[in-house]
Amino acid sequence: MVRTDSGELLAATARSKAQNAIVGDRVNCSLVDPDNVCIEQVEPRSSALERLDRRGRSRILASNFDCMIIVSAPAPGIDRLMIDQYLVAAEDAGVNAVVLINKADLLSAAERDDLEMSFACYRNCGYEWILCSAHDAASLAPLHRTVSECACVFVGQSGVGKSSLIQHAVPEQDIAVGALSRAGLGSHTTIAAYWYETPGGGAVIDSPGVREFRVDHLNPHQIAAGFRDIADAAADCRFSNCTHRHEPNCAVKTAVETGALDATRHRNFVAMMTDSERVNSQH
Ligand SMILES: Nc1nc2c(ncn2[C@@H]2O[C@H](COP(=O)(O)OP(=O)(O)O)[C@@H](O)[C@H]2O)c(=O)[nH]1
Ligand SMILES: [Mg+2]
Ligand SMILES: [Zn+2]
Repeated sequence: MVRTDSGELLAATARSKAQNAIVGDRVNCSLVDPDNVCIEQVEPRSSALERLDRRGRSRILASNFDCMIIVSAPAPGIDRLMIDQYLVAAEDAGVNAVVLINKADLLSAAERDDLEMSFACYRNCGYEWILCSAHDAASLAPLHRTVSECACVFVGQSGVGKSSLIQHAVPEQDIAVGALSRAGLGSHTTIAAYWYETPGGGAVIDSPGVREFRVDHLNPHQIAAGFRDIADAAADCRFSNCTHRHEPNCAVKTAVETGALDATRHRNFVAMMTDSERVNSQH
């Protein structure tokens, strides 16, 4: 679907495979008939969320957003590695990121306190982090502020509540919400990516969750740039090319030992660097 400058939604086809348009793209079209357009050209993207599919081909999932909302939830489970992978992708795309935990209603007070403690590391990196519930409208005020100001792509596993949160941002739309059935044949779940304009002048992009998000297409330098806290601490390492794994006088390892740096962040950093080095050495 293409939205014209006058706000009409029209069905579109692409002139060629090379003109493959992604949700968020700005395109130039020719009119085929009053209800159909042909996409002639995709304008350069200001940002893009890229990943490799199982065959190693690059896939763009969304474009032209200026903020990535990384959603996870106690059900189906909080995956810290996935959060850190998306943060690296956001840094690489040059956009802001928000770390959001949904379904706070499923947490006990003690579990909330634990989460506040372990997620303080994201705030220390300069990211906004939000604990909220799509079932509790009052908890969504910080999210509303963000989505009214910019174009936000919601990412995260299927079932974490992306569509439920987006429904609050665009109440006049009818957003498909629902968990996938075990056979993966959920009848009321997100099957395509959509761009919705929010009443405040921002936008939200809903998309089907990807089961596994990896950043194998990024080189070790790009991965390292996505870990702000580790980059900061690394300034005091003895060796300028320190890998923060086994070197003596490593300021990153010292910071982990003293608790100044989050141990999970460091573990994910090492895992992602190891993967990236392996993939990049094969080329
Ligand atoms: N308990 C609880 N359930 C939620 C919350 N948000 C969404 N859900 C439920 O989680 C399921 C998946 O939601 P959906 O928005 O489709 O997730 P998506 O796959 O990430 O788009 C649905 O059954 C929702 O009703 C929440 O804050 N609390
Ligand atoms: Mg959805
Ligand atoms: Zn080091």
